Amino acid sequence: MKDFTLEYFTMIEQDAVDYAKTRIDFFQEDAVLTCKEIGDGNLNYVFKVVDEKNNKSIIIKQAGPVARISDEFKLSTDRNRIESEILGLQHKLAPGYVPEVYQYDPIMNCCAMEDLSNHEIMRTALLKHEKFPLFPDHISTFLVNTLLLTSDVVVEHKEKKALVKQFINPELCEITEDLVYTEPFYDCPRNEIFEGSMEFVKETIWNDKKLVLESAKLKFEFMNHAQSLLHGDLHTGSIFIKEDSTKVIDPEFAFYGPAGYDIGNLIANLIFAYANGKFTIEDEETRDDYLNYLVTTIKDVVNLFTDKFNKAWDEKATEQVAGYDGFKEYYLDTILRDTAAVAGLELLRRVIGLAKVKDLTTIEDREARIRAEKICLAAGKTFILNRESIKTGADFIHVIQSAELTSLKGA
Ligand code: SR1
Ligand code: MG
Repeated sequence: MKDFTLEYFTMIEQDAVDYAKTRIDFFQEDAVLTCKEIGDGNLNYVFKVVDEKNNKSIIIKQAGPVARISDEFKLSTDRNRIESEILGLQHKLAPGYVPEVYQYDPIMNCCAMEDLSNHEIMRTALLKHEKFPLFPDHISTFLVNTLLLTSDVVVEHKEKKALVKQFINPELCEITEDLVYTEPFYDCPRNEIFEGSMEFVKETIWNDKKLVLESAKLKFEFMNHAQSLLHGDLHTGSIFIKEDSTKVIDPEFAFYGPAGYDIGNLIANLIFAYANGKFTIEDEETRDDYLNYLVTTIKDVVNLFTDKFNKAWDEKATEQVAGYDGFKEYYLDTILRDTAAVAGLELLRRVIGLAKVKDLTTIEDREARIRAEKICLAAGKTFILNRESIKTGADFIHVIQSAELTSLKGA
């Protein structure tokens, strides 16, 4: 058996079994352990260790020195500390909405956490056209509690600055700065564009100087607005879900940034599910029903966030100026503006950039994929350019509907 106490190495399945036996106080003496590496994300290794005898299981998540998606990305393994610590904090702020972390190991850069195998990854479930009516209520509580309750509106300012320091995350932020805010806006060699979408990208994104300028402004806002402790990568692959439960996972991109980042990211990923459903569900009635469900979900996420944010502000704000007439409205307005902008950025970058989403890449019919990508690009562009006037759930839906019309026209 290897020694886990001396120096870091990347584990294989047998190591994870040995690690679980010797370093984690979770399984019984008579446990019969098996392990499978189940990670399907872009960065880390995820080992599911099961005690077949006593029917208990645990997840061990380890950060490797490079990203799985490409070893071009050399990443600090400290991201596992960030993930463990923020999950602990989110567990207090939004109980029930994140997995429980049992322990963090700074030598092996891994943490042991609750196994959520009775849930499904939300992206996978949406691609199977499953519905989760409680999701908007769950996720809006998670968003308000993690975003407002980590901001200067509520947290004592020196304490908040200590949190900013604790969650400085330069390498993972650099990935976002590059992949979300920079590379999609020019002909970057690292982009991966579906050949059928290339003309539309050139003409409507790269050749639009105003849009490119807005992306630069947004990039600097992302880098310089330490507003709330973000999840930082809140797409539907970072959510485990079942009918009555929502668990947000994978917060390794966490840092203090603009609150709208998480909300916009999520909304864009619900739109990817919409684009997928529109072009893959053959039966018209089933398709309309599912698209209607997604539209309602998007609307409800935005509107419930707004309602709960207003209520939480009234109940929990400690900052003196929070009570000034009009300040809450101004503050929420800027979050919704940033939400729209980030929804736009995420829509563009998953079509143009390196990191793709299955919602689009699994659309087999070439013409259908082009249409789906055009909807995302057209909506993305509108979200960015018109971000100041997109405020309600209905406004978000209106952008999607207009983009559907644009997608019918040529490049
Ligand atoms: C190199 S990492 C690529 C993407 O995967 C993560 O989930 C983030 O979304 C990142 O942008
Ligand atoms: Mg992830």
